[in-house]
Amino acid sequence: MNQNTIESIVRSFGIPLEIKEWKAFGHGHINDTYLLNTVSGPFILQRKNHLIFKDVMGMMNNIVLVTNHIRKRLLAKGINDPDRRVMTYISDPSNQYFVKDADGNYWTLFLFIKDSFGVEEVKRPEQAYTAGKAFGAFQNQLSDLDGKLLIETIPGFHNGKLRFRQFQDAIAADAAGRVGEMRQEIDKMLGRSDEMLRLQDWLDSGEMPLRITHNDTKINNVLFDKDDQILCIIDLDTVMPGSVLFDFGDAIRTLGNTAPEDEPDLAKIDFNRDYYKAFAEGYLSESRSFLSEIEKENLAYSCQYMVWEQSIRFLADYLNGDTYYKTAYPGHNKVRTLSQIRYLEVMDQHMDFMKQVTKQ
Ligand code: ADP
Ligand code: GN1
Ligand code: MG
Repeated sequence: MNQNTIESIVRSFGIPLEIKEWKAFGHGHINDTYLLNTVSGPFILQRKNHLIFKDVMGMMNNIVLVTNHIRKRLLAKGINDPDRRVMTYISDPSNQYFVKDADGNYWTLFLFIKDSFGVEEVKRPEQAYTAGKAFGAFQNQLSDLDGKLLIETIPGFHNGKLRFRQFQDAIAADAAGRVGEMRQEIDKMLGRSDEMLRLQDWLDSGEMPLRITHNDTKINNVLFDKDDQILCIIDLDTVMPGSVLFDFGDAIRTLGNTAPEDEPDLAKIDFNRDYYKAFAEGYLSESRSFLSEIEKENLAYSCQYMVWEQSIRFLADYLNGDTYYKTAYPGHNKVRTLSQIRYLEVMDQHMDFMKQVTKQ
């Protein structure tokens, strides 16, 4: 990537931005993100991975519907700085919210929210509480938007049966010759499948409500202000119909873990009860009013579900020869797999506590 290429992409959006400097930004595993410092203020330019997001137009349509809806709700509440509380995407002259470059890459451009910060790990319970409130409020803000207007950006993204089938396919194909080396981990994950597939059964039968959810609620997708207050939920690529349990569970997958998701030293992986409790309290303060019984009863279970799902996704990618997630070094997906499985096993010891905290 060089300045000329960046300038030419930005020109396609039809707004005159004079770029002073730019740099690669963020830690995402899928997209490429660049921070542009321009004479008109900071912007983010993001290349969407269109091999993964196959319908970029549909995805951007979702994002525009969702951000417009949240903006309206914020304005109705008298919030006077909506541009700091919801993402603002830039459209091109034909009112399209992405541009395609000569190489067939898809790019989006949006406002960088100044004086905000994201965290890779929670540092205090107050941050966990704020993050919980933020995701609860996000679901609440979208509770009156018709889910039928949204497409599934990645079909079956958190469908446990689909993820399990993909895992089984990866084992059967053994494309990278790694099944033997991962036998123990494979068996551990197969051993939990009956329990973990229950969630999809409930969704299929309609017992578990389908709402509009974020679906990638890693803690680094929350922007805080300097006082640890919520500014904005970001990374809206996967906002689509889903279960609230996906969001609750995925947030605890990252913020409840005392180590990063790819921690190689398994001894460092533990479950932080204080952060779990703070997150759950913040989340329920915003969501208690609209959640149904089956959702509340399964908040603790959802944490195990999401860690199991992530474990089989990393493991399947390792077995397939690392074709999906960006990796920083050979064997990274193996390290991620072992790390997630350890976290899942550690969490087993805390399930009674977790259920007690979320008991309503
Ligand atoms: P990825 O899909 O790769 O995770 P994100 O959309 O989450 O990409 O962006 C990567 C990082 O860029 C975020 O973790 C955050 O630090 C920063 N970022 C993204 N959007 C904004 C924004 N609107 N304002 C400020 N920082 C942002
Ligand atoms: C990916 O793009 P990023 O880093 O926010 C992935 C999530 C995984 C996560 C694991 C579209 O998220 O589902 O949970 O990595 N996103 C997609 O860190 O697959
Ligand atoms: Mg992100």
